Amino acid sequence: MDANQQPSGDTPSDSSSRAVLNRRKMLTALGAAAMPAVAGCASPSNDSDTNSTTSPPMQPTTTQPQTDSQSIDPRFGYVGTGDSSPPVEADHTVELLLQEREEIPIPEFYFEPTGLAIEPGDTVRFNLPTPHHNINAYHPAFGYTQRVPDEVPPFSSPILGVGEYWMYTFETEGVHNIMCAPHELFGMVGSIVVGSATGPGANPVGEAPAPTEQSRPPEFTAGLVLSDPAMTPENIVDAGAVSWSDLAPESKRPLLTPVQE
Ligand SMILES: [Cu+2]
Repeated sequence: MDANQQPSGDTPSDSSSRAVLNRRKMLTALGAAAMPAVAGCASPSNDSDTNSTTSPPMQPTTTQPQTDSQSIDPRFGYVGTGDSSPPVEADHTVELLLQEREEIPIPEFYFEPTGLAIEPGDTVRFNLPTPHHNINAYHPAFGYTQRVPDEVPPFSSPILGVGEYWMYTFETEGVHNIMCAPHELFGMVGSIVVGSATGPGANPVGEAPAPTEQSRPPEFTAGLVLSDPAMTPENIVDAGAVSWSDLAPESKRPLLTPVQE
């Protein structure tokens, strides 16, 4: 099976996937150039420390030194590959996807579902049919306005590759806004509502902070996505799950565009 192939049904056709991947070269450069300019704190420093994908495959020791590989760490979750059996069975599954746009060479990057209601103690498995994503919390430790419940640690996954997955157990009741750090400003954000639509993540997305302010709310397309009417915590609870396709096109519009030469 083609490793870049999307799961059947909800994603771009095979014929378009090659074009999408070619465009990713441009995006890599774009992301590297754009993100520090608009948000110097957009890349949590722990990414490099916990990025197990850079470890040589022959290395005999565990690539998760910070956690028992057979458990789900409250800070670092659990990283798995297609061959490994997960420590527990997931209660829910989220796919990390991208979809080419017609008008500009920046795909839509998104979580599917984008909004998900679960119960405290439920474990979510995040699958990567497409490369170079991570999952992390809107947490002050990362320089963001807090959009997870008070007791929740600054959880994050490493940057993951195609075929890898990440599991996390959500123990605390309340709204957990999450993002993919490489693609946050392009709109790759989500909301996991655990039990009830409560906590800081239930607040409307704030205004952009002053340049000197250390923490910032979801900005650019991230702010649009989390402000979409379908993404209100109450609607996510009512619906159980909110698909990317449930959001208004206006909420997905790119606010960062390539420089025109
Ligand atoms: Cu991503």
